[in-house]
Parts: sequence; structure tokens; C-alpha cells
Amino acid sequence: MASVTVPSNQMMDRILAMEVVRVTERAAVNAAKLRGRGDEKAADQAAVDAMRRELNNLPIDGTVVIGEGELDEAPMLFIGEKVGSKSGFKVDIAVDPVEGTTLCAKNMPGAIATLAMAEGDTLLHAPDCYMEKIGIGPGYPKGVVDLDAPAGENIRNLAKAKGVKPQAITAMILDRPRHADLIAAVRTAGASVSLITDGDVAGVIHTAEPSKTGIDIYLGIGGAPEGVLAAAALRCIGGQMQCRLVLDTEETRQRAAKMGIKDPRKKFEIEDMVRGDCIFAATGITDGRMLRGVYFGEDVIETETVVMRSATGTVRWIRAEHRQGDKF
Ligand code: VTB
Repeated sequence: MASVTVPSNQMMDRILAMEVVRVTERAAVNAAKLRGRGDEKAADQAAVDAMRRELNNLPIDGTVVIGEGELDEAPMLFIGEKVGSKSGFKVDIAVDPVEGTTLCAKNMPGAIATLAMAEGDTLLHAPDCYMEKIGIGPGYPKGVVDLDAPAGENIRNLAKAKGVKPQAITAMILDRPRHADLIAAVRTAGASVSLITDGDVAGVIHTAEPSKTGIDIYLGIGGAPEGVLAAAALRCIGGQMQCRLVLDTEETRQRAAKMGIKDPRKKFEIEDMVRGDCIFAATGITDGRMLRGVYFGEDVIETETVVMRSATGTVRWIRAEHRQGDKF
């Protein structure tokens, strides 16, 4: 039988790749109990509580670097909060207990509970501001698309690299007035635009498997925390992503500087946002294109989770049946 050799310094990651599944599962189930109730805050709080409780059970010395806000504004999972047994492996953690709070409150497709965990001091500490993003899946030459190139040029270059006409390219974009020019430029280039109302972490991940999702490229401005989470996922599954923080006020520039960002105009590559080994996990809260939402049966709760590990590129789709309802 073939044996799998994992260097001892990565052993902890390997165990954690399974452990983090519990964290996003619990957050998703707790949020799903409140989905469709029109109360974004309540569902988010339920997911935050569950995620924090589970993180604190892990054998890690964890620091939340992307969280629910800064200390004074978020009572839990705030940026800088220490989580875990505090005696284990040193890790940075990015969380979004409910990515798509509106989707969850309205029980619309695509809400997920998500987190990324990386070796200590390797995740970008980004303030909660906007971020320009461009992402494509694996298999393309480096630099085929560029954050600073006009959208039409990116579409044409991507189509050429894929060996298709621009008409066969689909770009996913958040449906926001700020994207009106971008959407028009992509359409003028001949490509199709798939609009989403929320959920750009999943949006970026869609580009990793265009043959299944129909999405070739992700474009536009979304949240910076979601950008770091998406970068962690692409680091695991491959692909290219470039981002730039939108630091358009003195206040955001100062917050970024405090977090160690020296160049406010820096174009971040995946390796700048996630510098070390990482794990990414997401569990569906509501049914989505990528993950099924939580299902509540009579004696069983079902969840679907994707967990990825950059050290090996392994992607696991975990369909779980939970029979002990009171653990949530
Ligand atoms: C995106 C999306 C999120 O925020 O980052 C978006 O992924 C950006 O902010 O699900 P605006 O809503 O202000 O455009 C969400 O939609 C919500 O956090």
C-alpha cells in the first residue's frame, strides 16, 4: 500500500483540515435555523457564536486577522482576538460566519459559512473596506488578465488563452450601480455577464471550475475581507487573482497603515494575501450553485462542506448527516 509522507511540521495542518469542517458546519447550521426570517443580525450572531465556540475547541494558537470588525465594534471574533487552546500551532484565521447575510435573511441561494486558516503571520491584515478584484481559474499563463487592464482587453486575452471567442466567456460580477461601466465593457467585448446580488467569495471560487460552473472570470469591487478568503481558496485550488484595497478616505488609509499596509495602491497577488500554507472551508447555509444548504430532517441535519488544503491541493466535498441535534 502506498504510504503518504507528510512532513512533521505540516502534520498539524492535516488534522486541522478535518477539524475546521466542524467549525463551518456548526456556524452554518446555527445560521440556517434563522434563515428566511428577515433578521440578518440574529443569523449572523448565531453563526459567530457557534464558530467562536468551535474554534476555541481546536488545538491552535490562533489569531483572528479577518473578523467581524474591530475590538470596539464587535464583541466576538474581532480582529486580533485569540482563539483556540492557545498552546498548539500558531495560525492566522479569517472568518466570515455568514458570507451573504442578506441571502440568509431572505433565504436566497448562496449564503455560506466560511473560514480560512493559515500559518501564523501569513494572511493579509485587511481593513473592512472595499477591494477591487479580478480572478480566474487554473491553467492559464501568468498575467493573461490584469487588474489594471481595461475589462474588454481582459476578456479578449482570456478568450484567446482558452481558445474560444469572447462570446464563449462568462464573467461573474456583483450587481451594483458602481459596476455599470464594467458590465457594459464586458458585454461590449462580447462576453456574457452573470450577476450576483451578494457572495463574492463563492463568486471567485466559481472560476476554478468553469466547465462545471460556467464562470470563467470574476470581476469587480467587493469587500476586502471576502477578497482574502477567496484568495485563500484559490491558493488551494489554483488560479490567479489580483486585488487592490479601495482606500479612498483618510480614515481607511490610516486603518490600513495601522494594519501594516505600507503602499495603499499596492496590487496584491494571491501570494501577497496568503503567504503560507493554508486551509479553506465553506459550508452551505442556503442552497447554492456551489454548495447545498443545511437540510433539517426529522432526526437528521444534513450539511455540505468544501474543504481545501494548499499543501496538497486536496479538495474534499463533505456531505455530513448529524444525528445529535442538541450539539448545535
Ligand atoms: C461583497 C459580497 C458580500 O458585500 O463583498 C459585498 O461578497 C460588497 O459590499 O456577500 P456591498 O454590499 O456594499 O456592495 C456582501 O454583499 C455582503 O457582505
